[in-house]
Amino acid sequence: MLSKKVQAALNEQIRIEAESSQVYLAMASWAEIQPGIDNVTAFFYKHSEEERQHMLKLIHFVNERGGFATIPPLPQPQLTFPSIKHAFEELLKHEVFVSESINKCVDIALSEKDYATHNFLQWYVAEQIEEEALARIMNDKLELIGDDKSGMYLFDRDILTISLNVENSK
Ligand code: OFO
Repeated sequence: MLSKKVQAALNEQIRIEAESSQVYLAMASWAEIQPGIDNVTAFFYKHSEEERQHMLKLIHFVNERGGFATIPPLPQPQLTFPSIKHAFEELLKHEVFVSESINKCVDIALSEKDYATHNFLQWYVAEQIEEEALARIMNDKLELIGDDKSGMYLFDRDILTISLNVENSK
């Protein structure tokens, strides 16, 4: 059985994962109408879908442990971006924020002596290490590329391979 405090923290995390999915979905839709970045677009759609899976995993966990997972309303995310680089900067900022929020959940689970939730959350802790690392790699590459169009061509060509390599290095 979940304590009230743990349930509230996990429901807040459900909201954050849902919001992350929306934020990246907006990036995907914006990227889709920019010329020549089909793989960047696919990356954002995939990332949005992954966040939805993170949310669903939490919903099932809360409900299976005798709690009630509540589905939150969501604010409209940022719809347009000055550049691809800017979108990836926002992605990194967002992932750092998500990691902090996961850490808060871990703290609460420990303070409530809820070791099952603590154990469950370790998957998210590991996932965040990977997602932050990936976001940093993308930002570093975009920093190097600057305004170089051929660099951007290569970035779009390689982005899905890079993200697969980071996933597989777990
Ligand atoms: Fe990328 O955030 Fe979920 O966990």
